[in-house]
Amino acid sequence: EECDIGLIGLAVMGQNLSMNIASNGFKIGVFNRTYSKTVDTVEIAKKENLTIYGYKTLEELSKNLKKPRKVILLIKAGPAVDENINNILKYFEKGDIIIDGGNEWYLSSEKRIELCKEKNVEYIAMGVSGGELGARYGCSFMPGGSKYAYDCIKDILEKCSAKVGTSPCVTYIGSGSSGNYVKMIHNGIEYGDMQLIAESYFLMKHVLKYNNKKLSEVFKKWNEGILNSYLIEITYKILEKKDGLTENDLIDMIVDIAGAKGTGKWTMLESVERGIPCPTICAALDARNISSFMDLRTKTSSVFKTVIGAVPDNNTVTINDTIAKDIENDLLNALYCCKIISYTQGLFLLKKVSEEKKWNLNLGEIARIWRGGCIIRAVFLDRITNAYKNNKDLELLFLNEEFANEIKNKLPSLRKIINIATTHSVPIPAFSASLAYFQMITSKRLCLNMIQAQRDFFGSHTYKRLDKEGDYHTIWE
Ligand code: NBP
Repeated sequence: EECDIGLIGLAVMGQNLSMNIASNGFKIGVFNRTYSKTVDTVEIAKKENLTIYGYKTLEELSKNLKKPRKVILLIKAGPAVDENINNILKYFEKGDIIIDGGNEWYLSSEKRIELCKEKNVEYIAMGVSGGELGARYGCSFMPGGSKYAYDCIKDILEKCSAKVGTSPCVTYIGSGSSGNYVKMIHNGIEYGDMQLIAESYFLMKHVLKYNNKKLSEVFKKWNEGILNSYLIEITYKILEKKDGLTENDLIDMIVDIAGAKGTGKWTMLESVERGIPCPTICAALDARNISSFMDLRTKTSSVFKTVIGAVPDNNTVTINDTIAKDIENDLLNALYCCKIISYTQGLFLLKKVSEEKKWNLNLGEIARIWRGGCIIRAVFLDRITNAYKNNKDLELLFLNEEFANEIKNKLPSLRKIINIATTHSVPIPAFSASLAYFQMITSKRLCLNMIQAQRDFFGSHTYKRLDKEGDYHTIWE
């Protein structure tokens, strides 16, 4: 067979994407390490009247690909990808194309790009977001690397991507490993969004004492406004769900320890390595890490008698319905405000890396392809696209006039929410970190003069003066 494209790795993502590609009219050949999964995939496709060509070996797959050969890898990131690329390179020739669709560490892709270059094989490192449903019915693709290769697969990617209106959620991201990097930042931002939503849920639960039904109604209402997004939508649906095994709601039966697969950690490593702070994402990652210490949390809560939602003895405020409505409204404002602040951080990191690596990233286009298919899809992203259309060199997202005005209007709500959470012993680290970041990055003067003085005091590290040029050292005692 002369297949248009090949796909390697038939776990959830690969299986679904191969069906998506087939249903868009392309001839696709697949290969998987364990052959039985290849057979399964071909069978499952048949049931949906789709034809997928399964091959027992990589060599057979390669022989059946149209030239230039194109193959997408959807396998566990890391050594398994190296192993498969080494095998592919035995059969691929000049001009053939390898596309890695996994969540790969960008520096690993850079090594593979070099390796492929030696054989004149073109390489694309492509972020894919949307989970299995996205893979099957339309996801957000973030392909970076060889522009020539991108043009060869553009048609397939556009047809298989999610659409917003008529625009496909895919664009050429930039050279090198930029596709991995953009996907990593997408996931980091996703961590922040999820944590901010979880904190909102927790605050309403413990301060306003809303039950799950009421909480679900609030998120449903929010989903009809400026916060309209996939994550808010699934939140209200989660809160509606009955357990089935007990009389309880399912959310109340789920252990409060959150897992992670590493892309949030990578975002933080990059943030720290490059000195570009992303404290909202950091708070989200720390929250997951703290959650893992269940035994320690249980032990310390009995030492400190920590009760989430408890108010101090001298607190006289009682929350009636009117006050609850006000707090709910402040929370909506605060959440939106933090979302702007969090995206500002993530996009600033992207901008800085783009400058350093000469990726020439178009941040407005990136926001556009996150608009559908992926986990952080939200109406809000249109406004980010517009902000960069107005000024492609926008230094910080919230310097855009519209966002700046919104933050100015909503900041009192954010302060109020942080006060309320503190008074009621409800930890909201992502909200707090967002406000602290905002206050610092918008302050002409910070406390860091004291740090410089201390450094000079104990280590003669010198300091600069406000009134004169040069480096100064003082004999402090
Ligand atoms: P996995 O990451 O679990 O990968 C398993 C697949 O890789 C299996 O089909 C396995 O074959 C195959 N594989 C091959 Br081919 N060679 C292998 C080798 N040498 N060692 C180990 N496995 C090998 O699959 P996934 O969850 O579908 O994810 C694929 C990629 O997409 C990952 O990078 C993931 O991070 C990314 N991603 C996943 C999602 C999601 O929602 N799951 C979303 C977005 C991105 P076998 O059948 O013989 O074991």
